[in-house]
Amino acid sequence: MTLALSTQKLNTASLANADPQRVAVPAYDRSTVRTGVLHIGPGAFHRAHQADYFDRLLASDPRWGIHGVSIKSAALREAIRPQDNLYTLAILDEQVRYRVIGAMTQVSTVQDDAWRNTFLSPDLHLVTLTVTEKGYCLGSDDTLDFTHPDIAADLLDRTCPSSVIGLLAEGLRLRHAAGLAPITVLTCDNLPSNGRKLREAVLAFSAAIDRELSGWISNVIVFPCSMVDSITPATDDSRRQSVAAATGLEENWPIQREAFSSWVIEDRTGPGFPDLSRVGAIMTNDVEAHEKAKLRLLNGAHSTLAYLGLALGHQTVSGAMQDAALAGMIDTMMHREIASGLRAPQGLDLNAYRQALLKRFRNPAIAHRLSQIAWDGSKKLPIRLLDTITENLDAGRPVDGLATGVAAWMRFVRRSALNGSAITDPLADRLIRIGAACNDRPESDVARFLEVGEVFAPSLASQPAFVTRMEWAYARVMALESGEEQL
Ligand code: CS2
Repeated sequence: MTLALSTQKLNTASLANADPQRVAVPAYDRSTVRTGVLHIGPGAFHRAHQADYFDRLLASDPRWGIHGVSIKSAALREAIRPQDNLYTLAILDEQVRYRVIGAMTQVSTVQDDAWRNTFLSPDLHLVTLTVTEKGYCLGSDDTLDFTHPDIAADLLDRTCPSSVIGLLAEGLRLRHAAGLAPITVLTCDNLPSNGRKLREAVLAFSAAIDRELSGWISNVIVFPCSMVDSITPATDDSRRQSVAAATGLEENWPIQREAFSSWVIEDRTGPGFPDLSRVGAIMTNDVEAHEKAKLRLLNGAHSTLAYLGLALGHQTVSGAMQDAALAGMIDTMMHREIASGLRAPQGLDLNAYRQALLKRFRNPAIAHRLSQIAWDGSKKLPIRLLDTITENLDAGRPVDGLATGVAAWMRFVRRSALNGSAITDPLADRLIRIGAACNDRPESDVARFLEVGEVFAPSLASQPAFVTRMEWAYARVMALESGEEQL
């Protein structure tokens, strides 16, 4: 695609000339914005979701600019610094809409001291995080894994933290030592009871370095749970070009997401918490029911679609949903195996929610790659599928679809090992070794995978009913892969 001749580089100066018919620009004076939020992990999801809520809040309250801190990479800082920390959000619906988001006041990495200064600022009221499931460094019992190399390194030296837990403990220590007001720490990752798990991890870490600090954190810092939702496919070159062509503003790292977006926050927040309900966030005392419904229905279906879709030769979620047999199987699984065991939070009709999810998965405007969702299976499967399987087996509910999703993950690992393709997963090396040692016999292959205690709790892996179902499902996925059977 060739770019329109009138394209300019996105920055504060070019923003003034932007055509409002083509792109919406911040509805506030950025020079008056203060930094009230420190966000750890300012990846695509944060910029598509939370930053959009703060951008809309800034239209009436200048206190909520965001300082984004990356722990592992300087790529975002390098990309958006020349753009004065502006970027474009493409909202993918029947018609694509574009907005320039101005909420990021600063992007830095842990290597420089900027995050310390923000922790020490009286303007700071909120620390948020999107660091993915593996970023919490939790063991299979959901408590802090003290043997994790990043945690071990941070216990010795927090000059430049390697882990989000070390960074939070150090930031809170600075704040406590300076006698500043408490803040809220809000996790926005796809983990059940995410706030409680984060709190326990930060307390365990801080108790190991300074008991007085952990006492202070325990008494005054709140860690609400939250549920976040918006489908955010990774940006590719074609999106970069189409954004520039549509808006007239050329830029390094635009973000895209579906039009739907939701943020449900536990209404147990600290002093000075922003009024996010003004921009559509839901404050509730029952966030865990929302989390559970979303993680099991949306993310459980997503992971099943990813591994099974790849086995059947599909590339994207909407492509896989065009396969009527696969879409039908996902619907049945969501209805009979997942929703049947859920308690609906007030205001959520589980049937309508399931229908809406299927429609979102079908959205033809979104090319959400199955390979993106397939990342980090060892961390995602326990939360998305295995917890439901455990409960269903106890309650006598069916598990065939769920077991097929888990078996499709095993086969994904096996095929990757055979093809020599890398997988993205904290257990990648071990999984690929397991995949290479498989011999395509359901009994022995399943047994090898079930030994991975980080994924399969021993109490589940030792249940004969589970093992038999997994062997059946593994054989089923092999037959689907080879075309011997149809869904
Ligand atoms: C997806 C999620 O990549 C994945 O694993 O299931 O990122 C999903 O798109 C979001 O949770 C939707 O809110």
